[in-house]
Amino acid sequence: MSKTPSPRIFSGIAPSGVPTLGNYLGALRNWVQLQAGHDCLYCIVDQHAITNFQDPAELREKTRIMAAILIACGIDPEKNILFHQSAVAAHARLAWIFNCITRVGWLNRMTQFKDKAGKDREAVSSGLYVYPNLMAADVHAYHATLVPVGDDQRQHIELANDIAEKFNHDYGVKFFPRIETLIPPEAARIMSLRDATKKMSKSDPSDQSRINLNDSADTIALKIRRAKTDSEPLPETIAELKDRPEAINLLGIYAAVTGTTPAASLMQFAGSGFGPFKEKLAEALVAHLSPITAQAQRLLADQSYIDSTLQSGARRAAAIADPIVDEAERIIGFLPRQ
Ligand code: AQP
Repeated sequence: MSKTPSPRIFSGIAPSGVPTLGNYLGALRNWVQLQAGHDCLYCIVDQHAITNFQDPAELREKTRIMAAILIACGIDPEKNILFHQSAVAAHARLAWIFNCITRVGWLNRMTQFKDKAGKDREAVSSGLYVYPNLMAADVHAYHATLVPVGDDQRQHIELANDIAEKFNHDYGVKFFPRIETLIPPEAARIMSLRDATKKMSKSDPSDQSRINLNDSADTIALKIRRAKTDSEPLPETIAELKDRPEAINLLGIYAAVTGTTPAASLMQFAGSGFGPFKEKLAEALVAHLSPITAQAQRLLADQSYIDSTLQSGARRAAAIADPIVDEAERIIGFLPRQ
């Protein structure tokens, strides 16, 4: 009897900076776990990164750092497909089709665009505005149906489903499948260390707002010591933390890296001020992250290994995406490419 193939997984991360603790706890850790039992495509989305200007030399460097950190976190580039987005033309080809499917009103509802564009909406790139269409293309180019992401991406995945539905409806086909998100329940959204109402972001202008996956132990300790908190002691129950977003964020991080729950962590520190808690948090973070940092540094010493790993991943990715996007183009009436 033939086995039903397991759903294909796709996820991406932008090389717009060094990955943060937010990327790690919200996405990368989950990516590593999903390798067992699934076909996974993990993509360094450099085309998404240029929605904001990137210095070319820095972009190359950040792409390689990203690849090294992903492998150091435990992504196996032999078992999975690890590649950079710009090397597989199918993404851009399908994104253009989706630009012509998506309604402007749908994009206007995207909260991430509003957050990222801020008050200066007229001055941001049009790429930033249509970014969700490229993201939809990233997934649909592989007929992937499971997307592990952080909670901040939920709305974009809903949009990707609306796009697929409209494509299927407009052309009378059942071509693009529905996508399901896989959002880790704990630590789904890690917030900035300077302002717990904003998510931790690798491109936040303040380096103090985040833990980078290549920060040294001293830097991590310093950033945690300086993390914004209030002056109240920690209470006994989560309910009592209601209006204390900084405390909730730091406890969530502690629980995630020590493998407990925020409630259990709170019991450990109830009645104490932030000083002793922050010390333990920094220790737990360093213990968790330093093996990753050290391995990434070793990998980065061999640039040709990083480049050839990504190029080989891109060839394997194109072998899946090209026929799917060829068929999408045939459906909409384009003549064959060859
Ligand atoms: N703060 C976060 N908490 C939990 N998950 C997060 N992710 C990002 N920030 C957090 C998840 O990381 C994955 C990769 O994200 P991305 O690089 O594609 O884009 P992003 O969400 O825009 O991440 P950043 O760090 O905020 O990048 P910049 O600064 O370039 O915009 C996604 O699955 C995301 O959910």
